[in-house]
Amino acid sequence: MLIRKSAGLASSEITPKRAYFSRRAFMAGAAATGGSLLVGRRLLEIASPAEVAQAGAKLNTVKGPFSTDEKLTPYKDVTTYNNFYEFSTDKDGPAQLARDFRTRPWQVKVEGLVQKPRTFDIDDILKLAPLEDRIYRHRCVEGWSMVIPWVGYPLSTVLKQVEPLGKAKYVEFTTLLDPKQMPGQRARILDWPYIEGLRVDEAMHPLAILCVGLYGEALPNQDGAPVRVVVPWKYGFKSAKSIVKIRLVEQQPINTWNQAAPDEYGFYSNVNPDVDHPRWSQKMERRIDGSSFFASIRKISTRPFNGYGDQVAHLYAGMDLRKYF
Ligand SMILES: Nc1nc2c(c(=O)[nH]1)N[C@H]1C(S)=C(S)[C@@H](COP(=O)(O)O)O[C@H]1N2
Ligand SMILES: [Mo]
Repeated sequence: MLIRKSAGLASSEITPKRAYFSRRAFMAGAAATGGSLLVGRRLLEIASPAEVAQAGAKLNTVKGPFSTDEKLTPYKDVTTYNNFYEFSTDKDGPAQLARDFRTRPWQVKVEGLVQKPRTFDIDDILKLAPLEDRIYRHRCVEGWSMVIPWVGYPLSTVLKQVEPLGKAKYVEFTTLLDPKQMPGQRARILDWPYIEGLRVDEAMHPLAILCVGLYGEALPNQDGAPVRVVVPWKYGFKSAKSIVKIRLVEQQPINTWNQAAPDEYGFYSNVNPDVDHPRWSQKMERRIDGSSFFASIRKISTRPFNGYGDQVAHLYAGMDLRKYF
């Protein structure tokens, strides 16, 4: 059996996720001093951007804004309870079926109504801006939620690079289309490739990030490696995984879930406890945070805009959120 190791990391150095916070604080100190640090008799290497290629590799991060101090969802749940229909519709399927997914080489095209279209290599994406730790709430439209320490930087960073034209009103994100690697794409579960979209002002909001990691490490494949979007005030499906294209457009994109079931999934999909899904209430959520001994399950109230209303409610001033759900 093949034992997979993180790039440049001895297995003895893989930190238990429980030690995440203390290690992060420690690594921040190490990073500030340079590429490596002698601790006792062990030399710890800090990965350079070129080495942070593979899922699970340590990332050099700084503390980012907007983090919640709620209890984190355990790493195990973040990486084994996934929605990633390109691999499987079972929650525990993607972790298995995405194990050998190739995330190198990988390019992201940023194009459309822009002054300077550009194709970014994933390693350029990783180097474009300081990688920030951002602990966000993550609310799935199905009624469960997590608290995930993502790693990334504002989506606006990459959008500004290509200089959007005034005509550009929306941003469209496209996931990789590769049925050879993604078994779910061999069936017509959805109309592949997976497409999502935001209004330009939503995409430019500092809460919206381009995400390359979680728990201080490069994204596990099942969470959308090597790069995904995270928009924490919207239902999870707005946060497209494993993206290869970002397109600035004039018309509102037809997002995959809206196309599949327009009565159930709107374009906006802002988290809203007052607008029920046609088949279930959205008032409560099952928070997966390891609190309950029996099932790691706890019911809490869902908040408007997933608790980010102070930051984003103004984007929707004057809009009827029942109509634009
Ligand atoms: N390409 C793609 N992106 C996707 C999905 C998907 O099936 N395919 N599922 C979405 C849904 S419904 C959710 S809740 C989140 C889940 O992200 P996570 O598994 O990292 O928690 O990814 C979103 N992005
Ligand atoms: Mo979801």
